[in-house]
Amino acid sequence: MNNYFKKTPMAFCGVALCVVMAGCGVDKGDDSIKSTPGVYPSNGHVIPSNVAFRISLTPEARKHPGSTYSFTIYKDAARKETLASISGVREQGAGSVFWVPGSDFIIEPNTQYWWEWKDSAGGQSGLLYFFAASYQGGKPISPRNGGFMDRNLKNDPILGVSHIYSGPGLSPTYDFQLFADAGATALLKEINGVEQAVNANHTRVYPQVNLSEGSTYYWRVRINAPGVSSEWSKLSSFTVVDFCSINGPAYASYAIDWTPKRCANYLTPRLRNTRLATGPPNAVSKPEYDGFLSLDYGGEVILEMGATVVDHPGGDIHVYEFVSTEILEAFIGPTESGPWTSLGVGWCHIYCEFDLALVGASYTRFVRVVDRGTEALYCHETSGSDIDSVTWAKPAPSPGACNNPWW
Ligand SMILES: [Ca+2]
Ligand SMILES: [Ca+2]
Repeated sequence: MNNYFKKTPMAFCGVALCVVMAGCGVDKGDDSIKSTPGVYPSNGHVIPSNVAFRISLTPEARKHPGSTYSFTIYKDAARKETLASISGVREQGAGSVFWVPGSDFIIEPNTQYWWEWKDSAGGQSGLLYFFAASYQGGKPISPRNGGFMDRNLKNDPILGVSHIYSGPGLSPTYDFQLFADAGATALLKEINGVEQAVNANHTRVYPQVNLSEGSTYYWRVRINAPGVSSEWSKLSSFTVVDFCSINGPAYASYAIDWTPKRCANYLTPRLRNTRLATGPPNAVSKPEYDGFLSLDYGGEVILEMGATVVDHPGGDIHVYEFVSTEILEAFIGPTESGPWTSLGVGWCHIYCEFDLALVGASYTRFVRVVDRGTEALYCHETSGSDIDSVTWAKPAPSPGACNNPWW
């Protein structure tokens, strides 16, 4: 939201802090990237963004045992903007050194960071860097585990992975395996070294196999990126079905993926729960503020409906946006990872209504909502559109609506 739940003092304090720090403590010293064993995060590696961030040095990483240490995290390779820093950190126990920046610094997903450490005897690491993984961190999301493949895709199925990291500076690749059995012995297709899609949060592959309606299949993905375990993901299953035959409530029932952008570390932790955008409308106003997912400015969420939405005269999908009036764009697609077709942009107060007929679509199970707000210049606890619920506006049976692909 824009106007009702700002934590202005925090936001402005943050800006002022950055300005002050950028004007001092900028080191013009050694810029070389060195391999530094025993250092976490390891140089150039991808690290999880959903756990408390820490920096650590093992005894072998130290240059002058018995020193005290300073750590600085930067937003840029030029060390112009300091995000967090500390000095006087002492070695613990057997010589390890730890720093947990705590609430002053929370990792934002899909972001590159630079940092360095120095010891009190003149030793220094040089500039190091790491990448913070996306919210879903390279999971197989399309089809979701236990989900569905449209029978209209049975001869041209699509698999999709959530990127391990979508920001600049790193280009991971992915391996896919598709099986006919839960024991992962009947391999239908393996595709290796798939390059990550540019300017996207998910990468799709087309295994080019023929699947059978009513059958269940199994697939998994492997990520090739520095610092990421190269083991296969757990097997994920899906069944090929007529989408109009799926029973379920007339609202979004599954949160597939959420990708915040630049304000992720300001969002209230309890409002980062993607399930808050599923179920019927239930958002709660302040002071409790609950029941909605703050997308972040430019952020997006992908949801799967309970019952498949079919086209009826007039609007078909309601996107409930809580409290204030914000701008968002709704998309539909044949899978959890698209490809996406826009239903248009709306300024949403209570809800925005979207009509499938606008793009000639007869049905959809998947809805992608993207925040299009750009007017706010600073981050706060509910940055971006606040998605309470996505519903099917006119639930009614429509046999045969899913018989043919519309895309
Ligand atoms: Ca319609
Ligand atoms: Ca809700």
